[in-house]
Amino acid sequence: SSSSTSSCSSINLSSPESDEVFSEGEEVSKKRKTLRKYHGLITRGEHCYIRLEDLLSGLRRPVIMDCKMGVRTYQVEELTKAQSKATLRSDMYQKMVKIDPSAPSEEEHAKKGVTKWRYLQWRDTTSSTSTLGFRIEGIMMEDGSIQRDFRKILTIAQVTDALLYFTRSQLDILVIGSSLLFVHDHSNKANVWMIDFGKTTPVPDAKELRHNVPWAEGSREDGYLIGLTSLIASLSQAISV
Ligand code: 4IP
Ligand code: MN
Repeated sequence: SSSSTSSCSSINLSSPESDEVFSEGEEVSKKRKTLRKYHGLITRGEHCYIRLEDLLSGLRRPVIMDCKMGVRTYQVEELTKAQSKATLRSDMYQKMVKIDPSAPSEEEHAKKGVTKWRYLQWRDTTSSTSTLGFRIEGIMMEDGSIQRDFRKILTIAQVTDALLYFTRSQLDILVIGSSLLFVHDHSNKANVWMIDFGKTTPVPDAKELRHNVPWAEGSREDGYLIGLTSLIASLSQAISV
């Protein structure tokens, strides 16, 4: 596990596996950015952990859907970096080629690398993010299997199909909210959570964001409400099929 003293990991509080400790990589960063009740710090051995409410407590074999909100998923710093000292990411190049071998330019193919901004922007424009203001990142079914095969979902009709798949057409449990994480189980318990604020920063000046307009360089807009509107439209379509 990572042993930096400044890093804290999270421990789930109310699940049956409440001793489950997340102390590594991805898992930690994902859990830390999730907004849920904070129950203070605890120390186990030489490690320090934060205790967080378990969003899945009380649900049995839940089905989970993660929707990434907004019209872009990269921070403006990524764009600035890409324009100045561009670090090439071979892992992102590989991910790109795996989804679409014809996506990289000749130059990118030759260098076997793309900038982070280029990759994230390509993901945004080849999914529903740029046009609808949100995309489905993944769905976990009740058996724990994870489906991430939503990368090329572009149109509202395709999103609606995926939403129906998520609810397995139990339309009474369709819930709508300002959210990223949708959860339900077979007993018809359902919840929506706004999560993952890792890339959310305060607006420096007294500027107010509208959230319902497309992004332009320097505008800081995220298009969150565009995504929410599309999501609601798609849910309405799902209900009416
Ligand atoms: C991921 O790409 C996501 O965009 C991550 O964003 C991003 O993490 C990763 O960048 C990038 O590789 P795929 O989902 O297509 O695999 P998020 O955490 O919002 O899901 P960060 O948060 O770091 O930008 P790297 O640089 O962590 O690899
Ligand atoms: Mn992240």
